[in-house]
Amino acid sequence: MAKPVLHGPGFSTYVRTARLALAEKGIDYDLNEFNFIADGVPADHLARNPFGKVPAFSHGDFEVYETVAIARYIDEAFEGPALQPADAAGRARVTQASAIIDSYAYPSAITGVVIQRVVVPMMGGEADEAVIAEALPKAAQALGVLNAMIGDRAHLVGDALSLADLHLVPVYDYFRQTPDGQGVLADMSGLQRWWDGIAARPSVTATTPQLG
Ligand SMILES: N[C@@H](CCC(=O)N[C@@H](CS)C(=O)NCC(=O)O)C(=O)O
Repeated sequence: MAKPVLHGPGFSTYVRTARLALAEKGIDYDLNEFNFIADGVPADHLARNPFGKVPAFSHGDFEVYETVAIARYIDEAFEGPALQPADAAGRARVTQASAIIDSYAYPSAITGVVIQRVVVPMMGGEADEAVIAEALPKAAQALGVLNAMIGDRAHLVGDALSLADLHLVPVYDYFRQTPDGQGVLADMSGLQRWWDGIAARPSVTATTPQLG
């Protein structure tokens, strides 16, 4: 089978989740990078993903977009350590955590805070404080739920690293670097302990994004 290709820039949170899964499985792949912020979305990417979002993934003739689908495919189609629990309940928790991140954590912590605090100023604009103020309580709620889900364990689901952890790493990593994020996360000891345990993994350090 051909070498897989992941399409999208390394600074994207969702591209990073797919890269984390590829790295954890030990899969050799090509990264087809483009900067959709500076240059827009190339036409060939729109053919891969009609919504113009990143990432998309190609493996031979098989093409797929949506990060949860890409990550599951990477886990299930390749050799390497399993990134989902064997039981149905554990898998449901992985899907649940990923859906919470997609539906509540990403829109508040990334779109509402990180984009305003980091990306807008990088592009020469000014952060919209009203957008940040509206997003912060929503980010606190979403991350609070995930903090409770971790409890005193080392991983979001069960006792092993899973796709749920890999879904959270990019969102948490950007958010924790903003002053607003630091305020929200200050009391979340479960997530802090989780981050301390996961931050030194080779997959995490190798995919640390370079912004700017
Ligand atoms: N539901 C999509 C969301 C992907 C997504 O929002 N990616 C962001 C980058 S992290 C993106 O493509 N943003 C470009 C845009 O919104 O125009 C997935 O899970 O893959």
